Amino acid sequence: MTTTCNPIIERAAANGVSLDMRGSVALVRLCRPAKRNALNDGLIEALRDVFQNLPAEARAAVIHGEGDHFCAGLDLSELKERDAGEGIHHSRGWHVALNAVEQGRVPVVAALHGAVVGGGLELASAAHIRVADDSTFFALPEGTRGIFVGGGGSVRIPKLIGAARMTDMMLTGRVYNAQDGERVGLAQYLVPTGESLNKAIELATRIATNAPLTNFALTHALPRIAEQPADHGLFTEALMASIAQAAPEAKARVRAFLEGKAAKVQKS
Ligand code: 1HE
Repeated sequence: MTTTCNPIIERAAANGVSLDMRGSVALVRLCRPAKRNALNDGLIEALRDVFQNLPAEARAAVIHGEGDHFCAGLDLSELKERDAGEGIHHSRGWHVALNAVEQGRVPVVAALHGAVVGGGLELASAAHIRVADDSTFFALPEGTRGIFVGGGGSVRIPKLIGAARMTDMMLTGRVYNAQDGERVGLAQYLVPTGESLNKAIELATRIATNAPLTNFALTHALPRIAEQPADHGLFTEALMASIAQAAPEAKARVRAFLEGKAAKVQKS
């Protein structure tokens, strides 16, 4: 495992977000366990800076939390003095940071455990794959705190579970355990307690071996195509497909298969 000595990354570490490289996988860690990784302004800026400045060798990333919980959401101690105008800028700052996760250079896998609540679930939903362990629980306590989501949750979470389930979580304070969370789509993988980081690293290591243009197509083109009217989507798909298949790496991979040198798809 290697660490980097970029001053932006060092400042992020001082604000509670560390970065370590494990081969071509960037391990990004929320390091504020005493406050259950609650996201204060410094931490949100640090997340933005880390994802905007991943080392060139990074081809996939994992985000995880130190301590017993992934993330307790917004740091509520910073909420009390903010007026409406400041609230808008605060929310927009979260949008920039979580867009840096979702629309950055590499696919991101979130390793979840313990509380994944409020802004913590908003952060998890900005990742491309979520791995929960059996200790994980999901909630949106904003409703009971008298506030609303502000970190992109109203855009991203309904895409995972539908607006009806999100409405229920916020109106009633419903908490999903790990099994039910995986069932409804809050996580794509469920592993035993303590195993989510290992599983996320395993997935990210595999993702890192994909052709970079394929990963780009999946993280940047697919979400846009899915939102386009069908005719526009099909057109964008054709453009993206032709760009991806024209890359020398794609041609080399297809040739390797045709020459019997690449792995077949195996029944799972
Ligand atoms: C915090 C926060 C926080 C913990 N802001 N300080 N999020 C919430 O409403 C969730 C609030 N947190 C909790 O429900 C619980 O803390 C947990 C279930 C996550 C963890 O429980 P536990 O028993 O392990 O820890 P704890 O004893 O509650 O908390 C330990 C310390 O962390 C304690 O501080 P201490 O100084 O007394 O030790 C807590 O005050 C502190 N702490 N969570 C500030 N969230 C962009 S908009 C997003 C809007 C939202 O995210 S709203 C949802 C906010």
